[in-house]
Amino acid sequence: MKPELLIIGDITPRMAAAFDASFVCHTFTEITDINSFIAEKGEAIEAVATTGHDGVPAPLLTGLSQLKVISCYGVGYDAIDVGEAASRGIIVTHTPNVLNDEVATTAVMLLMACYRQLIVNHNYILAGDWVNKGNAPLNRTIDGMSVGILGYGRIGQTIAKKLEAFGCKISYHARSERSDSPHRYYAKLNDMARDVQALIAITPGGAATKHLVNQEILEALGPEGCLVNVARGSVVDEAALVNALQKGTLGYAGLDVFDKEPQVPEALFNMPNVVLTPHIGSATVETRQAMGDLTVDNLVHFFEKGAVLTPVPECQHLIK
Ligand code: 8YV
Repeated sequence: MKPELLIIGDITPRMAAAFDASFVCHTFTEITDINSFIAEKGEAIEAVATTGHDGVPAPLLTGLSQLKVISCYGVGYDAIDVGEAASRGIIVTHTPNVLNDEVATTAVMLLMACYRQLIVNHNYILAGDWVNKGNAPLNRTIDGMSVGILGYGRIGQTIAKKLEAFGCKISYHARSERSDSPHRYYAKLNDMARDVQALIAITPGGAATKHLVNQEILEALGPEGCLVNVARGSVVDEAALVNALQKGTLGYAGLDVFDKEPQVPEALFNMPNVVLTPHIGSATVETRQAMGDLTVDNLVHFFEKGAVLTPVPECQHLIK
């Protein structure tokens, strides 16, 4: 008998086919009535596949009495109540490592797009300005720039490696210093923000990091400074960010994540010093395939072997 799986959020056709082969699949959408779903399937569902944005709605988590494992399609799992899951012995897994390079590349791409004015220059040609006004204005280099990384986990360290190739002077702020890092550690984020030109945020979301990047940090970066956010929208005070860009107290912003996705503040739409992408940090065919395969494999392993491949740290103790 195949175990019953509830799928929440977007998955790829490859994931859907793999899930179908091993599970009896149910799909949860915004229009699914939670109470009737629980009444019908609450005692049958043993596994959930979800994303770090969709999570598992609280009444659903409570109502799925036989739930044993939640597999998150993504490395960030801030929308999943891991405390509640772990206390019930439910193992939560995620997809670390396989997206390190892609998200790091997205961060570098946004940094470059800001300083080299990629969008402005593209539009310069389309508007006929090259023909009518002559050469485009000069822009700023990222080569040799000092960059601070907020969050120095797997992706943060990969960003550092990629920026080393551009001769960037790297520093980082995290909860603790890493003895194996050649880069400068700052115990205080505002000290680092004052010293660097660009700040790249790649720290987990959630209450502990909410609005870590506030007005003070943005102003410390200054009028030539740049904020790149490939972490979570919640890490940045979005109103303070809009204000700093409008006033020119912050020079540039490259943003892949936002507070209320998919809503993006309209004030950011026509700013030449801002580059916006719709949460595509890991969104390539290659990387999403690796993430999707790991999301599926965690569940298949659980039911075949009683183990998972990549549990979140909070559930590590539940692994036999
Ligand atoms: C998601 C992400 O994986 O991995 C993360 O934490 O933010 C995203 O790349 C993606 O939205 C698929 O759920």
